Amino acid sequence: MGTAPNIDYTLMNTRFGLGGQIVFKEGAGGMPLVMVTNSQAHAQISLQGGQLLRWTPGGQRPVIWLSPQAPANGKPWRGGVPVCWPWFGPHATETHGPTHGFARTSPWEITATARLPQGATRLWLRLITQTDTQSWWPHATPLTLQITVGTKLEMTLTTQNNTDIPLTLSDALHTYFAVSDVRQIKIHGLAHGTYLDKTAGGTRHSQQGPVTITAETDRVYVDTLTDCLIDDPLWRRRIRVAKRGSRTTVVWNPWEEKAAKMGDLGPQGYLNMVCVESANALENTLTLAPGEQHSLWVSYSCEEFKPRT
Ligand code: TA6
Repeated sequence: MGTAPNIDYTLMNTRFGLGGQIVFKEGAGGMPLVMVTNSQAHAQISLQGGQLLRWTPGGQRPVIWLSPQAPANGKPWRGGVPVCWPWFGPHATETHGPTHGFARTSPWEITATARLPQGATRLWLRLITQTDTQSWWPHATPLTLQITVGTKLEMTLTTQNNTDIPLTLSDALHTYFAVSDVRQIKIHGLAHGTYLDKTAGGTRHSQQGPVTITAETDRVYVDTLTDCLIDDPLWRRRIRVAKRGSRTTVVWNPWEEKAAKMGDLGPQGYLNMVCVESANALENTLTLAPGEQHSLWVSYSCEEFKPRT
């Protein structure tokens, strides 16, 4: 894991604090955190990993799930919105390459903050280039993340190819959504889509109806552009997952046995989370021409649950 630069919290609060709307502070294990509070929502971001950890719009339960266990041994936080980049899953050739790339374990910095006219708060983050990741990715490809905290949570992950060769890469916002009981939810928006089932050797299947989760689920839906709706009848809530610049949706829940082996989900944690990830992965991997830029945009919002007939 890359080392975070020494942070002068007083200076950061003066420079980017927007009069107290944004507060920089040291979290558990010395991890730099950014707390965002405005009239619409509350959020928390870790500068280690550029990882949004919490987002709670006014009047709602938390929308993003975060493990009660702080990360150990250089791992990213379990939960929130890990940034997977510039590869998804294991590295294609390097066995020591970290799963899902190095962005989620590298330090990021804030480059700007702003109050938006309707009351939301926007933050701009940039991945700090580390020398120890050069062997896996020696390319000049600045990576930025724009986060808007309001009644909606919007995130834009932008990769810029500053080299003079075409580059192939994957990206994902590996979002953990908080749910009442994963066995009760339905995920709409993927019906008739094709998915690769990672619990069954990557075999291809066609989705029939909404996705329900009653066992380990690890599916990569390819060529999917539509919004997903996570219907949660017990909490009377529907989470809308809208996206642009993403051709892949991943649905993941480790279920009981795998969760127990992972050790950082907390007791019964797997029942209260589901990952619905907006990505460009596997057969939807991106190729960026020299000078080209790609943005992956997501928007999350809550609606009242209405049973479907
Ligand atoms: O996106 C699903 C997935 O790739 C699963 O295969 C699963 O292992 C998960 O991500 C979590 O990966 P992590 O490296 O965070 O343990």
